[in-house]
Amino acid sequence: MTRKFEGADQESLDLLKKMKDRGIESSYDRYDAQQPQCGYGKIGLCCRHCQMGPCNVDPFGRGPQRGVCGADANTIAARHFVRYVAAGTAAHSDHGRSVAQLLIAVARGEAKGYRITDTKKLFEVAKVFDVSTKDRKIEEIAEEVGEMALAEFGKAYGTQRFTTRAPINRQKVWEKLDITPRAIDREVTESMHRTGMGTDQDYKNLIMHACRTSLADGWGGAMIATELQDILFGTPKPTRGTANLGVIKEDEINILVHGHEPQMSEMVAVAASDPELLKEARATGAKGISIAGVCCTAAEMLMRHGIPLAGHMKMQEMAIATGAIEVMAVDIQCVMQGNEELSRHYHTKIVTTSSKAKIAGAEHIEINDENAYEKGKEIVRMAIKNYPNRDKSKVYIPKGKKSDVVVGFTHETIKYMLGGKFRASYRPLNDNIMNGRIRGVAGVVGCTSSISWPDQLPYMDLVSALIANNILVVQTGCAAAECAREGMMVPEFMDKAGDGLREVCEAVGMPPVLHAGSCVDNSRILISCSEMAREGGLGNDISDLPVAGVCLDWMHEKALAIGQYFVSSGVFTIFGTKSPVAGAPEVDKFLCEGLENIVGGKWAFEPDVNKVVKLVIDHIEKKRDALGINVKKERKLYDMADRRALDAENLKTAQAGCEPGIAHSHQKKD
Ligand code: NFS
Ligand code: SF4
Repeated sequence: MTRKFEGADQESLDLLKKMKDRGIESSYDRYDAQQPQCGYGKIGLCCRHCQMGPCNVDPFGRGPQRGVCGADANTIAARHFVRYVAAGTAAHSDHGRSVAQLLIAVARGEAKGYRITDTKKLFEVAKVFDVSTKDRKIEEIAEEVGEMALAEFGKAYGTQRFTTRAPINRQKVWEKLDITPRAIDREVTESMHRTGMGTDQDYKNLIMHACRTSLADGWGGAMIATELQDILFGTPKPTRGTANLGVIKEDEINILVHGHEPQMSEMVAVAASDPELLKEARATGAKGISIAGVCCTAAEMLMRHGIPLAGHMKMQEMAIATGAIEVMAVDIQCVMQGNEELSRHYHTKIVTTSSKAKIAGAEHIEINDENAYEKGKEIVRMAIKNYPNRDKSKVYIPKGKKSDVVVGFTHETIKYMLGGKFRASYRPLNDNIMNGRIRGVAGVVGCTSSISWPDQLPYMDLVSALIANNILVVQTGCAAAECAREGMMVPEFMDKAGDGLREVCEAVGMPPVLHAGSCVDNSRILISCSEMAREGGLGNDISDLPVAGVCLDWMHEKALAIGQYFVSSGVFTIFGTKSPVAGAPEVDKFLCEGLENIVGGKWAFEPDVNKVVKLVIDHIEKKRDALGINVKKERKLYDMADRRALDAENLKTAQAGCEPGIAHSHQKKD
């Protein structure tokens, strides 16, 4: 395949060009080398769940229609889908588990360097978990909250406690369908069991278990990760930062933190500000020690500390190829094995830190709850020692675009910004949706992948179109990193929004594109949706809200788990690829149509960005119609009663515009 080295995201393209000129392979080269990829696998028609296989079903009806055991296309595709969801759930949840373990260790005084930062959040979670807070020390409460969170993974009886935060009607839907998630490990285990040879062979029954498993992610493991991280490291607040490869410093020692769990990155960041280490760093001739993040770790560090974001998933190789990285410290998930080979072309050291994720050839410095601070220092010292090995002739840091960003829009922040400090509430958001200034809200989340060349900016195109149509956008993960890099996450970007949305952004001083965190933080969006439903005026369930979810460039199993828990929570969710079950049209139809009557949400798979925009807008307008809040637009003649109603509404709108909270929050929050 011929690749162009000029276009949008020129910084990434420049570095890929450098790699190519030096004969260094990138994930794009490997993607090209994989073509043509297995057609059966792409559309869900390959089963290798037993040794009689692998079995394929011919989608054109010319070859076999069943596997050796007799499994048909529907069963094979549905199993494939369930395993995706189970793997994604396992990934987020295992991350959540380690945060719960850390909270317990901190509470017991066994984890040096960490502390409990947000006691308000601790009390909130304690309430959901029925943990008594009266006359108890913070440590005692934290320990019990940690234990309760840990029990969510393997408890023998009962369902996920965080599901009680969903609107009552939503909880009833899940109860009726018997898909309220039980212990997280149980749902994942049952997924593996049911999808093995000879067990569940009814695609609808399989997909309903995918619903339950994914809910154990969104309202279980991922939410545990988010909430307990907030307790430990602080709930993010609006914070300024910078994004793109230009954040890497030519005259400083550069350490990249990459992966997902803040446990490691937080400690490396703390160690990097140790005065003794700074002295050692300066002794090498470097001006200082600079930390930057990659992938979801970047989102966590940016949101809480304003630490710069070097790039999203598909930029990890380009970051190394700057030749200016002394150490890339990684923990879990989305770390390319190719980085190790790539690092050998430079002086860069790849350091793995989790016992769960080693890379052959990389250095391993294991970080656990007890030794994290010391090990963090060891990693920083390794970078300092490695600085003199940097080959200046190989250094190329793109000087082009380095974008300012304002991040940290958690559901608490949104409530506070819109409602004001003393009366934090979703009322103004709901009112602005009801009066039509904001048509609805879209969550634009998930991965970037090495399928799309850097000059394709699908998220930027999508988000630009949505805000122009007065749809407020909330983002997480690598999708957020792309829009952050493109300079869309600053209040000034409100100029690109439609009149109504711009008015609201202006009043509040917020960007029209809100960064809500990493991928586990999609659980924050679930809470926001629940609060919107609870606030009133927009129906009684998440499925009534004028909202939609989108992931365009998905690659990881985690993204599919997220999509499935949004659907199972009542949200219309669109992925920008062909359907992963396209080979089984009945399963595809069930996901994209049938589920709506059952769980209230449904899927769409649509590779054309313009069509995705239309799907989102049409869906939001459909929901607005159903809520009766579009009525004004359709009427042509007004009688007196209508006029009075209209006047009353205008008055309400005008009052909402003068909310003291909104006026106050005009000042900057950082
Ligand atoms: Ni989410 Fe984060 Fe990025 Fe995709 Fe990977 S980093 S958990 S999986 S690629 S958004
Ligand atoms: Fe083939 Fe059935 Fe075994 Fe799958 S489970 S590999 S379809 S025989």
